[in-house]
Amino acid sequence: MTSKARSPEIRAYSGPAGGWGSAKSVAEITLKEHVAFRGPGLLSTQNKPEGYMCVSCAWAKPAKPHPLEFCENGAKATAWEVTSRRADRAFFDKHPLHELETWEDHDLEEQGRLTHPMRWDPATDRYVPVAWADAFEEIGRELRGLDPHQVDFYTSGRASLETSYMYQLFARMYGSNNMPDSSNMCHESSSVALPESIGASVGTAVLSDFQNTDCIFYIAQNVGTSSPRLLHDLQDAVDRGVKIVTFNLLRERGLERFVNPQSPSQMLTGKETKISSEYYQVKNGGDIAALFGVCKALIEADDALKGSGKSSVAGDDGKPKDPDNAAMVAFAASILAADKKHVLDHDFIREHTTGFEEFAEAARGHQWEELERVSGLSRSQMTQAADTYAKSDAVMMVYGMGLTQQLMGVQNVHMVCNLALLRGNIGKSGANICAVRGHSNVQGQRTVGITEKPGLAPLDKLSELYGFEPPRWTGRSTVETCEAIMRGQSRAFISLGGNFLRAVPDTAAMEDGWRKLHLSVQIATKLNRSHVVHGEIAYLLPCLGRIELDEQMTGPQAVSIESSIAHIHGSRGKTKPASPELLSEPAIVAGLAKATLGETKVPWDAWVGDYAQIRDAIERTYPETFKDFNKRLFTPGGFVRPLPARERKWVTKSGKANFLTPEKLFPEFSISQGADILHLTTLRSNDQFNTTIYGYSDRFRGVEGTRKILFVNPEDIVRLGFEDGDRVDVTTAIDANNLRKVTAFRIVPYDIPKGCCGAYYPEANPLFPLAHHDPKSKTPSYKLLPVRLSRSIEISHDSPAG
Ligand SMILES: Nc1nc2c(c(=O)[nH]1)N[C@H]1C(S)=C(S)[C@@H](COP(=O)(O)OP(=O)(O)OC[C@H]3O[C@@H](n4cnc5c(=O)[nH]c(N)nc54)[C@H](O)[C@@H]3O)O[C@H]1N2
Ligand SMILES: Nc1nc2c(c(=O)[nH]1)N[C@H]1C(S)=C(S)[C@@H](COP(=O)(O)OP(=O)(O)OC[C@H]3O[C@@H](n4cnc5c(=O)[nH]c(N)nc54)[C@H](O)[C@@H]3O)O[C@H]1N2
Ligand SMILES: [Mo]
Repeated sequence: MTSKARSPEIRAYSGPAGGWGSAKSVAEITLKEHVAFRGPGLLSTQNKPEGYMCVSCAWAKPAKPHPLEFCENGAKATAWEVTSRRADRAFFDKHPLHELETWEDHDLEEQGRLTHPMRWDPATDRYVPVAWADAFEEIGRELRGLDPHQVDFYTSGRASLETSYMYQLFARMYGSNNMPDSSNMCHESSSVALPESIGASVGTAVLSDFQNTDCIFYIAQNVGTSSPRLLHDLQDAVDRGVKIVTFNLLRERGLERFVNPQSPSQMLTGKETKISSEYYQVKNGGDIAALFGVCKALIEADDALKGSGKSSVAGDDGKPKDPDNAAMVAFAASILAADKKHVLDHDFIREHTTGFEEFAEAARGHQWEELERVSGLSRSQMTQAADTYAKSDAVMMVYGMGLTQQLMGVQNVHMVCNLALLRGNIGKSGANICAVRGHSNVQGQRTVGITEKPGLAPLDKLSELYGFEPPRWTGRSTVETCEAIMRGQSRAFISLGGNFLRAVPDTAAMEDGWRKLHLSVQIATKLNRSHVVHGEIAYLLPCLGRIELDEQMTGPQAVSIESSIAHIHGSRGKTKPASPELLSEPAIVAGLAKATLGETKVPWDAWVGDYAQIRDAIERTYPETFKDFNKRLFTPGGFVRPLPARERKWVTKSGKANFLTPEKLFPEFSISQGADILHLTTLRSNDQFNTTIYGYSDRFRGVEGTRKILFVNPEDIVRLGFEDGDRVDVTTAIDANNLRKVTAFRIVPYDIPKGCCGAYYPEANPLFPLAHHDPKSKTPSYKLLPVRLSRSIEISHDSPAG
């Protein structure tokens, strides 16, 4: 089956983010999914107290929401979930799995919502209906027959706090800490780096910081596509005169200009807001060098001021003695004139930090030529960014995947903290670190115990509450689970949402391993490749989505989620469930737990009958964070999770915030660098949510009707002997023992720094070796991979895949 896509078209897009393009895109998907958002209906309750919390990104839900607090991509995610399309019995009767294996990601999910529990039938190679009780019974029996070390419990970041809490409890009572999650591929570098730097497990920013800031450093995050509602906060900030200093590999439209599609006057007049006041196109992997440049400019200005005093600038002849130093003194003087206090906040550094001298020495030691070469920015650009930074009282650091999904992801995040610490930009209003999270509850899942690291879960408390001995060994994170699957050491994979097989690196080897699983159990809303490729025994268990009415014994239930800024919100589903045979996620987890564990102290049934009781249990487990959980569930704007770093209490080993100096500027690869090597980054289009491909349009980047493309700098295209539109095979340039390759990608000339290239995720995932990850956080380096191009011999049909 091939998609009914428009014929491919590449053409520059001149519109802003938002605007009429956004309105049109929402209209298109609602038509395609056969849903109507009429009048003040469903969408008007999105992200509002007593409404449902959007199933797309994790951006904050303000206490005083806009009349319509949703964006183009939130509307798409809603349409995708409440679609009237169904992957029902007739569908699975018709299509054996070996046929579905040839389908595109888009076409699998496009079939619509799953309607009934199913088991794979080897005789016909089809998923066939099964009773819920029988499914639970067999899965429980199989799990009991396995060693808990052989079982992995994956979580994608959408499941609620209630479900996630039950799920981790189930895994631990069963005896396993193997809890890989989507966060391992996402913000894990933050989860490792932020505690080391500032003693916080998540970003410290709150929404009001955007209202009180003077300047935002916006690094490696694609706001227009990935978290469009955050554009409202940026737009308001820009209207107040706030400077936005952007570091990004690409010139992303949402970071350039925006027309708020929900402002009638802006829509009618076409009035655009220019978002970034400074835009620095850094090479991928070049952020440590770029930020070192910014820090170096400030540290040397501070040195010059202290060392020379203003009087020693000129020699007897009236000319500067040391022109470079003189320039630094002048720079420092201009900062002092604006700031009135200091270049670096030495009081803060003395009182609150360790490691400054070592860091400053490293910054002084890096030569500008080296910083320029690695970052792709000029010295004057880095100095300009330093100038803007130092002339602002309160500066926020906002960042995303371009920093975390890197071989040096942890050190990237350290570097962001270092820059913030130089001028005390943590723990004060209008400043702070904002790690923009991905999935709508990915941050919250960690808060309630989804983690492979036993030290991060309240094991003693769980033991006390539920009378069992939780496993104390370190479980597998995503990369380790992949290794175990490839080696045949993982025998069963339970998946709470997600599309593991498509999201992880090394697609081909993973698919081989996946087929050898003894048991694969997928709790899901829509069909994807992780279901179609499967283990010897395979179950597909369909669940309610968050937007749907969840009716249990005590009536309609609410669930809860935590946003990127650590605010916790209740959410109530509204729409009629996609099928009467669906169970809620808590009900499915309880069914699996009871069948696997037998009698326990956990009142699984009572919890499923009344989710308020699960929240009480969460509160008993985490009394501080979840104080009065049920009472505060629908607090407008959410209730805030306490974070000591926000109050400048540093929960680190040193008791202070730590300057942590990256050991080098750029990772070393196990290949000699050749002139023919490009550094690949992977990207999301404006028409996808992770592996969910809504369609084949990336409006902002001017790509229509195809996803198998490679964005390359026009000069590199010529230098490497290709032309616009050529088809190339892309091979991984590290690991000579394994030639990873994707074929027939179409070259698109693009405004991307020389030496870099970009392709869409998940199409490019076969190229990424599993071992190519940050050694500390184990986050795959999806934003930096050396590759080579060669002319493709494959004949390409202009299908969406080609
Ligand atoms: N519509 C939509 N929304 C989403 C998602 C989606 O797929 N679609 N996914 C959700 C999830 S799970 C997540 S984690 C977030 C992801 O949201 P983002 O954090 O925005 O991640 P990406 O979309 O991968 O984009 C990364 C950005 O970094 C830039 N970049 C790449 N490499 C580098 C580099 O080395 N340095 C710098 N400075 N920039 C670089 C890219 O040009 C791009 O603008 O979005 C969430 N929201
Ligand atoms: N090359 C490359 N790879 C990447 C990335 C990248 O930037 N580049 N990004 C990484 C990142 S940041 C992430 S977060 C991961 C994402 O990895 P995952 O979270 O595993 O993948 P998703 O695509 O979000 O999962 C989509 C599936 O979730 C299921 N689903 C949707 N809603 C629900 C629900 O309410 N309940 C349940 N039970 N199931 C539901 C549907 O069946 C759908 O097919 O991918 C990572 N992989
Ligand atoms: Mo993510």
